[in-house]
Amino acid sequence: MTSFSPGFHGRPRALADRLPPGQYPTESFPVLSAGPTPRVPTETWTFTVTTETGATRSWTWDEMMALPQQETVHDIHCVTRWSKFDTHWRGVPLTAFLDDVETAADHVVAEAHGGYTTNLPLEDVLDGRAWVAHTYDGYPLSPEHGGPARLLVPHLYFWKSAKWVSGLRLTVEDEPGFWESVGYHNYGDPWREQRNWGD
Ligand SMILES: Nc1nc2c(c(=O)[nH]1)N[C@H]1C(S)=C(S)[C@@H](COP(=O)(O)O)O[C@H]1N2
Ligand SMILES: [Mo]
Repeated sequence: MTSFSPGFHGRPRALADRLPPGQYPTESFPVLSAGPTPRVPTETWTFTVTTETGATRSWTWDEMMALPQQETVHDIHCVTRWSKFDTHWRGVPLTAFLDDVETAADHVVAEAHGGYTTNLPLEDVLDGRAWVAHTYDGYPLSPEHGGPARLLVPHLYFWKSAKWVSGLRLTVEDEPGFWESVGYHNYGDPWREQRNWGD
């Protein structure tokens, strides 16, 4: 695990500057899963982008790993109020899967093994703000945390970071996902404390 101390990461940042309202910092990495942990072998893993017309494009594990990889470090914020600073990831930015896709859609639904879904504006997963992450802190991502690969969308509450991600479905109409359809905020910006519908 990465040790955390604000002073050890370049310019010190005041806690208040990096802790969204209503959150507390934690050094542990809690596991939050709505169901059992699926075991997804990399041998059969695929990542599929489906457009609003039904056109699909899929990548195998090896094809995904052959795409340009990025190391990325982020603070993550769970709606249950824990925040974890300076989490280290390696993965593929979603632009790599989406740039060549022809679409008129403005929304995506991230889909996961086990049935979990979460919706996001397409623009929020472009421009290097979201990844398919397969490595955490230098090690293959554990199944509990979404391995072999999960979505990482650190600028939104962590429920948007679908574990065991299997693909993205582009939609013209916004379609609330698993938590969004039972009252979680549709967008989920931790800095605006968008926890529930109406926040
Ligand atoms: N497939 C799937 N992805 C998921 C979830 C889930 O239940 N299933 N829980 C979400 C929630 S609410 C959070 S806070 C984070 C938790 O990730 P962690 O267990 O790695 O901390 O995963 C998100 N992604
Ligand atoms: Mo969460």
